[in-house]
Amino acid sequence: MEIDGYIKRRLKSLFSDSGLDAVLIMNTATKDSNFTYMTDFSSGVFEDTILLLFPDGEKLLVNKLEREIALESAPKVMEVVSADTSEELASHLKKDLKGLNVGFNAKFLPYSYYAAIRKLAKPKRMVDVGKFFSKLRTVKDEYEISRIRKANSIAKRAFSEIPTYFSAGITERQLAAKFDSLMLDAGATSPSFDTIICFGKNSALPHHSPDNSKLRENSIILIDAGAKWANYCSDLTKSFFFKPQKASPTYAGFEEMYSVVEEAQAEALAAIKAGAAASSPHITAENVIDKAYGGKYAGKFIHALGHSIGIEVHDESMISLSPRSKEILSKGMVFSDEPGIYVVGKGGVRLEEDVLVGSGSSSIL
Ligand SMILES: [Mn+2]
Repeated sequence: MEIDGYIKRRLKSLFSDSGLDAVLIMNTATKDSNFTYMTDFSSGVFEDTILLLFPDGEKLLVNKLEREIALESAPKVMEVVSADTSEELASHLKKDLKGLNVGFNAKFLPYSYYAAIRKLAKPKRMVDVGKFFSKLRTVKDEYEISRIRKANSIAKRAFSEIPTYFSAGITERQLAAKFDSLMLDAGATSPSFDTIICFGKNSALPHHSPDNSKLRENSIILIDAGAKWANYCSDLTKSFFFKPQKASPTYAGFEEMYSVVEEAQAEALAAIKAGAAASSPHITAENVIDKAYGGKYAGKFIHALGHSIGIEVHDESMISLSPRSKEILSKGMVFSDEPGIYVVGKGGVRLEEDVLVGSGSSSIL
């Protein structure tokens, strides 16, 4: 199915769930990811651009800067309307929204924009529609899954090539730049987030930003990175060891943590399936880690097992693979499966794959 069919289906779900007459999505200097979800535009900044959604179609109020891009790539259900001045914009808003029940994304739209729109458009009510988008976007359609799969294959290629560049003295920042360029060479639009590279003890800090630390022999290399392709993200982590020395306790420790995290990840994967509690994969992984080696690593898995992945790397979703999740997993959701062990002052290991939830079992993308 072409993108048009998917957008029609998204409109239908949105309006049948919310019962609204229209939905307004407005970008600021950055794009609301719901704008990307409802347009599929992969080019253009669309700063301060307004997209109006109706049960039977969309209307884009666009200025000169992106009119050509919009006309070229608009899905068939979209009407592209010129709005170059604030007066033009105001008259369209009034014409299209006056007296209607209008949804907007309260999590994204700044209050000053909201207030201005209310004043100009005079809708009957403005209702936060964020949770309807979250619900909709948690379950990916085939169009999205194929894109996330491609974003994964690009990042995986970079992961398979990066060990060639491991060399004593290279800094975390230099290796991060190398990794990013491998992803671009493999077809990525961009990295899906700032690539994380941790050498040695830095691997015990889950969100360490690459710095000028130099790679030394006999140390851990942790890489957490992802590619963006056609608006969709991947997010993967691998842990390596550079030139182990004989009888090295650091290497022995790494191998031990690696085997525990690997088992935790595999058992969590088996627990990710449609109908299961979203909390159960995390609990499964945590049990493996807490019980291994007589409790040596108990309490060292310090974050949730996984997050939803899609247009954003931590995607708009009400569901995560956290021990506190109350939701039930369903087919078509995509989550990271990323257990880790972090021993501050020594080092850590994290392994991450992106998983598509299936009915019987789930699959790694
Ligand atoms: Mn992740």
